[in-house]
Amino acid sequence: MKRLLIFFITIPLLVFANPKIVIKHPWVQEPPPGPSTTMAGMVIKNEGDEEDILIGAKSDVAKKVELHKTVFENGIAKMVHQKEIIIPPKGKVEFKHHGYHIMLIGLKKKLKEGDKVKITLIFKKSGEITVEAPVVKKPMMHHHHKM
Ligand SMILES: [Cu+2]
Repeated sequence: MKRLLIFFITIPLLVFANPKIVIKHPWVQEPPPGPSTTMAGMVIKNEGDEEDILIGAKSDVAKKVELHKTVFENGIAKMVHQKEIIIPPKGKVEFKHHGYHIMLIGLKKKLKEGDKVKITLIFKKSGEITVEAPVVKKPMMHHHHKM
């Protein structure tokens, strides 16, 4: 009886911690005429109990996709290339205009409101996750409600 009890108590320790990435509300900003660069946003949630790290992104519609963060230096907004962005366990990171965002550089075709763009996010532990983001004129912000 004693042995059986010990066996059952030991089981939970064998379950490994894992990140669980969920991506919500992806969007791509409709680019203005002219420049062949635009921005994408989304909310990346981690419902797991271990952190994951976003290490890159790609898309067929752009020559290059970069992770950026807008920072203010002497009152001037500057975009800084990010090599990795930590998605904390039981947490989320919002990608939006001011703050972290995804930059689609060198667009291969014109993007218009209503188009759908596939973006693949590359995570250190979870691997590649592809989302389909609608092209919008004005992205919806999700600051004020819980998901
Ligand atoms: Cu940027």
